[in-house]
Amino acid sequence: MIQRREALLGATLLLLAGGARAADPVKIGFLVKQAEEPWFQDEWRFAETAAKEKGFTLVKIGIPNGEKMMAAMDNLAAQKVQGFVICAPDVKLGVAVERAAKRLGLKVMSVDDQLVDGAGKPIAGIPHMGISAYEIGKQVGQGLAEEIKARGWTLAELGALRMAFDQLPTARERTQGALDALKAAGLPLANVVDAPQAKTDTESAFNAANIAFTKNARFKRWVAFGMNDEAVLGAVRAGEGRGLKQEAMLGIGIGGSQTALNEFAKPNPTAFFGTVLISPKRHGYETALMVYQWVAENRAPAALTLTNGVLMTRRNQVEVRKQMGL
Ligand code: FCA
Repeated sequence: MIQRREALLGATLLLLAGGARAADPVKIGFLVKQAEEPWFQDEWRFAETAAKEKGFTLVKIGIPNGEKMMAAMDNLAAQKVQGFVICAPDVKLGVAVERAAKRLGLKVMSVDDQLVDGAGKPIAGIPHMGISAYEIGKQVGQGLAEEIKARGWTLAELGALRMAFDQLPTARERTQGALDALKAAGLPLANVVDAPQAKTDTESAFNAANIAFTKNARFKRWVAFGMNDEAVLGAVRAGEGRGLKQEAMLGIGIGGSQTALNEFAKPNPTAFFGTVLISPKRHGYETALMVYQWVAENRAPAALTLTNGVLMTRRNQVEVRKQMGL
């Protein structure tokens, strides 16, 4: 009898403890590798919308390197955050993220850049939302091929500048898609020039493109593509510095955030012809919501969600953004 009473008491205490935990205010972290980039600003903004709607607190931290990333996860746990979304500064930090999250009792899902293990394989235990990188890259290549045709340029005379950041799988897949579409349209492989970027910002792209132009002065006309709008914008600015303006160069980026909109807003068109608009709303709002539901309702996110994009140019920017709910 006494034993039964003790068991009952224990169960009641457990229930109380469980109940108390469920009543704790929900806090969700959102860690991004490049907080100054408009794409990530937009993701944060849409994550805030989810936070307002559902009544949770969003804790946003920029994590430009591995050290800051490790400190940020400790910081989240100290603030009693229960789960977080992450775009890590290096996808090879996947195992470190998984271990830290487990140790700190935090739920984690990745966004944009899928975390990998030591062998380069995606980490199965971390749900992910990313873009359909190869397909979106193909849209870039097809958009370029169409505009090349519209301008009456011939593929054989063109330099094709691939802004490269190959250590990041999504970046490699994006530029591979673009390249394959251009090849299918008739671009000779010998015309492809790689410009490896040290980082994924505009300045690094600018520097990489300058080197590539210097080494390949034989081309008088260029097309440029890369992993994001910053990559292509860097190439466009480098081209301008060498007199390769809109009449001699054509670039299509990926993103469609403020970086691209600023270019479209200039009175005279630049060589930044277009971008494949992807959805910071889905990536910011939905991932924050997914982690919230995981924490508050014990509903785990789908293992993998891939989002799509739409080609956006100066001409159709208003309609396309509306279509995407932006
Ligand atoms: C990567 C890039 C960002 C953005 C995102 C969807 O994280 O670095 O610029 O393209 O994927």
